[in-house]
This record gives sequence, structure tokens and C-alpha cells, in this order.
Amino acid sequence: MRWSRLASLVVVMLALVLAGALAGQAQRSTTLPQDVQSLIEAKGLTPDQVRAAIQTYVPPGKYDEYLMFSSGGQGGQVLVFGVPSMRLLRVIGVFAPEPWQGYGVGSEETETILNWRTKDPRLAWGDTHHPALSETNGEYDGKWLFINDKAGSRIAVIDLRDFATKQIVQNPNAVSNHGAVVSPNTEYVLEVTQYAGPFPFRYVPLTQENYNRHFRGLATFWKFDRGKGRIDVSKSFQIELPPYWQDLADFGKLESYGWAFWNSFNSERAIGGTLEKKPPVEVGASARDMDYLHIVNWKRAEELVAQGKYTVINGMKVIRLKDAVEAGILYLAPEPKSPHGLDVAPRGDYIVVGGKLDPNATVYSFRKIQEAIRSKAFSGRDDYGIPILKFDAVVAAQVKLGLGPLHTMFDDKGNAYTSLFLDSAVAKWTLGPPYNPPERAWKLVQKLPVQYNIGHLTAVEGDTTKPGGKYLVALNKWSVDQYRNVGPLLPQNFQLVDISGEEMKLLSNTPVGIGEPHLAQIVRMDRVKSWEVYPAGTNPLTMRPDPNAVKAGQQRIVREGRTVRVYMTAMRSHYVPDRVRVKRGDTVIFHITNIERTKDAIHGFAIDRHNVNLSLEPGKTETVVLRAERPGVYPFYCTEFCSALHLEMMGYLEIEP
Ligand code: RUQ
Ligand code: CUA
Repeated sequence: MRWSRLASLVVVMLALVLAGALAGQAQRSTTLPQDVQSLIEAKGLTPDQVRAAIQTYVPPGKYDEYLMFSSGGQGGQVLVFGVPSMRLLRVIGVFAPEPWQGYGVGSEETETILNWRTKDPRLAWGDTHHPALSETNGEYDGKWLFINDKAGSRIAVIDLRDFATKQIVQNPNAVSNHGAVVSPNTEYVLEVTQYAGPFPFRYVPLTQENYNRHFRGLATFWKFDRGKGRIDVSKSFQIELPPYWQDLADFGKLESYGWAFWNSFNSERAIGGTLEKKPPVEVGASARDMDYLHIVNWKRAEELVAQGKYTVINGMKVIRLKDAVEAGILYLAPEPKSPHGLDVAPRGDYIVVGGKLDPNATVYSFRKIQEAIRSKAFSGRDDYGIPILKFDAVVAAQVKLGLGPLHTMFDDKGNAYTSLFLDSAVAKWTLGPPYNPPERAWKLVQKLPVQYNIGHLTAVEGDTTKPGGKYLVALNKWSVDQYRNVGPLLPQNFQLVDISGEEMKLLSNTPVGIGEPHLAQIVRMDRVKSWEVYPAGTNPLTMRPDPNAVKAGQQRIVREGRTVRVYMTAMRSHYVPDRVRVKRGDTVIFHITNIERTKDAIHGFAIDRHNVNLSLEPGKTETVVLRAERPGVYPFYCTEFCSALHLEMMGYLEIEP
């Protein structure tokens, strides 16, 4: 008590002192307690650093204001941070087994999820890039999170009631993906391919002629069923695209609702051949000055599907390229050389594209695009017959920002923030009308150096219809000299930036040593309402009562032929039953229910020498199916230190020869 009061006093005094110092009054030495003063001096902190420390400090027992959901890159996970503290709160297993959560290591429920509908049940990893929070009216609603796996062309659904993965779907017609976003009312999760492949997927010899004729990109609109909390494959559809490498995508909103946009690179259709003395892909794919923005009317595509104008390929409804063009669903517009990021402004009126090899952010006007389509302001058609809108007819502005502009986020004051990969900086610039009067429009305001090679950036709800401002996080690819050397594989560097004032200010560094995150999204803490404990006997796959859940007094072992069913409970500090005897060759099925109702009273369930570890949070019921193969007496035990007698929370599985 006494100490915490003293601590808050110190903070208040620090704030006062800082205010004084900033106003140019040298009061520091007179108002700061001597020990605090010496701490600051010993560390050589500047007033900005002291302020940053206070701003980001979240005292024990207090909460952060925001949650940040970040991709975990090659780790195949989602990372959840508190903002502004930047403390890691959760790791969510998605495309890779995650033993701590008992994800994909023995429980029937999570192994089903991990292998759901995939053609490659043994994929042991994923490459997560773009998390996308579910939206209602273009604002985050805190209910679900989606994320793509670039390497496995998969999309996962995470339920934010328990922060756990519930479904993974794999694209049957594409092998690679990149952009993944949700529509403003979470009608669809859009997945666009990255690298083109033979369409439908099969073997076709890789020659230029074959590439042009048989390779295709694909846009997949995965229908999300809010009632069930699952993607409904039967109501999903795809649009066939040219074999350009479609990249980042975004949905239109408000005035551009019903449309979607994505960019593409390698419209040159380069296929490499370095050993054959042909130019490498990077050269071939950068030969032309322009690539193509894809402009898509998904509402009309939906109508086309409703009218039955599709072909079913590998169980997916596909609108063929020719039909898409004929129906006015698909248009192209030139984009400066090798674009990367694509982001729609809060009101849905502008589409911002960053060009990796172009110093400008290119801003397209949705109204101009509509006008150009209406008046057929085409500069021609591409090789696949898609009309190309005239660049000058659709561009609202080009804002020179610096080298390597990639991704853009927005704040609540009419500003845009773009990551500059080559410059290692964040550029703050002003949007045009109606966000700003014409004289303040399209101007670079400030460039903040970041350490180093920034990829994505994310601002508080900065890609919704109502950005929150306040904070931005730079997701830097290289950390170089920012941390103590821990070997040649360096952590990624997240940098928190204050964007509440006129000037951006760097607040803190956070090393991420788990994978290479790409995008992250920051949501107001109060929007996410997760469960504290599961309703008693909940199956985490269905999120409904599990028919095999048992209460105290109902525990039993039932033998049916060669199958032995164990209805077990876990509670501090024992399992009932704690002795299970089976014969070699039996199938043993454990249905285990954690019957605790106390928040955080978690138990594990691991079987020695077996690939089984469950995380049984209060109220959860999970099932383990085991073939009894190697005779022996195996301890099973609780892997969560749950109580003083945690070590005693164990039992024996006897497998008779
Ligand atoms: S990205 S490389 Cu979002 Cu810039 Cu995946
Ligand atoms: Cu239950 Cu340890």
C-alpha cells in the first residue's frame, strides 16, 4: 500500500516536472525526489525518454488500453500484445501445433481443426501474414479474427470468446495466397493468390507459353456465417484472374461498399530461369513501369453466383475470367512499378497504393473510378481482355514520400501514415478533401526514422471507418544493433509511436523473437469480450456442451469390445479415475472435463512417452484417442502448476502385453 502510493506520487511528480521542463522552466532538480533524479541522470535519459517511459508504463494490476493482434509469421501463430505496454499477453496456435495450449498435440478437437479440410494433413507449419478482425459497419466488433497462411493457401478462423482457432480452410484451386481482409460486415473473408499456378491446380510444364495460357491468379470470397462462427465453403466463390501476382487487398467501405481492390506485380509474367542464363524473377518482374490495380464489384459477383453463372471446380464456385469481364465485375488501372500495400481510406473514398520501386503513394479516387467505368475511359485491354482504366482519369494524387513506400494506416485527424522500407521511416501525410481543406491536402508532414526496414505499420483501429489515432506500431524487419546479440537470427523490432500530437514521437522498442510478424491490428480493449471460464462441459471445437462431458460422481470406465472409454474429471489436485488398465491393441478414448469454476484453475493432461498434452481450462471438455501399442505403465500427469499438490495430480495408464 505504502509503496504503491509512493510510486504514484513519483509518477505525478515526474509528470509535473516534465510539464515544467517542456515549458522551458528548469525546475527539475528542485521538484524531483533525489533518488528519481539520480536514476534519470545515471541512465542519461532525455525528457522525451522519461515521458515515453511514463506514457507506456502500466503498473501491476492495471490494464492496457488496447490489444494488438499480430501475425506470428513463419511461427504459424497469432501474437497478442497489450498496447501501450507492448507486453505479450497470448500466443495463439493457428497453423502449427502449440503444446502449451494443447493445440494439435493429442486432443481430437484441435487436431481436427488443424487438419480441417486440408489436402495436406501433415503440414506442420504455416506462414501467417495478415490478421483481420471481424467488422460490423466497418468497425471492429471484437468477435472473430481471421488470418492467412501464405505457404499453405489457408485461412483460419479464431473465436475471440476463447482466443482459440476454430476452423482452417484450404484453397482447393490455388497453392499460395497473400492478401486477406474482411468486408465491412464480415460477409466475406477475401483471400487473393500471391504466386500464380496452373489453374485448376495440377501439373503443367513451366514454359512461358504455358504460363500465359494455363496459369492463373484467383480471388476467393470465403463466406462467413456469423451464426455458426464458421466459413461456409458451399456459399463461397472465386473469381479467376490473370497470372499476375495479386498482392495486398482491401474492401471498399461506406461509399465504395460492394467493391474490393487489390494490386498486383509481375504483370510482366516473368518466370525466372537463373541457371539457364535468363533474368531472375526480380529483374523480369520489374521490367515495365506499370502494374495493375484490380477493381472488383463483389456485389455484382455475388449476383452472378446467385444466378448460377459459375463453374464448379474442385467443389468451389468459380466465375471464369471471361464472364467476370463481360459482367463488368473486373477492371484494371495502371499502378506505378511493383506496388505492394493497398489501403482504403476511412470514408471509402480513396485507395492508397504504395510502390516498392516508386517514391510516391498513389491515391485513386473511387468516384473517379466509377466515372471512368461509366464513360468507358479505357486506355486499352490487357492480354486477357480486361479493360484498363486511364491512369489520369482515376488518380486523385501522387504524394512523394520517400523510398520504398509500402503500407498505409490512418488516424482520426485526416492523416495517413505510410511505411518506407528503404528509408527506414514512417511518413505522416495529409489526405485530401473532405479530410483536409485543399490548401492542406496531400502534403508530407513528417518522416520519423525507425530501426530498421519497416514492413507493415498499424495504428489504433487505423484501417476501419473510425480510426482511433493515439498510437502506431512500426513492424520493423531488421533490428541490427537494437538488442544485445543473441546469435545470427535476430529478433524483429516493434516500435511504438505516439501519434496523438502534431509530431510523431518514438516511445518504445519491443523485440519479437518468435517469428517474423507481418501485419498487426490494434483494437480497443473494451470491444473484446472474452469468456473468463468455459460454460461447464464445453467442447472447444463446437463451443457447445460436449455430450461426453461428465460431472463429479459420473466418472467411469466403459469397455465396448476393444474400445475403452474413460470419462474423467480434472480438479485440484486429482483425476478421477487415476488408474486406467487396458490391453495392447485396445483403443483408449479419454473424455476429460475440467470441472473447476474458478478463473485460471487450469489443468494439463500429458501422457509420458506419448504425443499428448492438453490444456484444460475451467469448464472445457476434450477428447484423446489413443492406440495402446507399447506395453508398459505410463504416468499421466498435470502439466500446469495448479496447486500445492500439483505434482500429486497424476495417474497411471497400464498397457498390458
Ligand atoms: S506483406 S510480405 Cu503484408 Cu508487406 Cu506479406
Ligand atoms: Cu492440475 Cu497441476
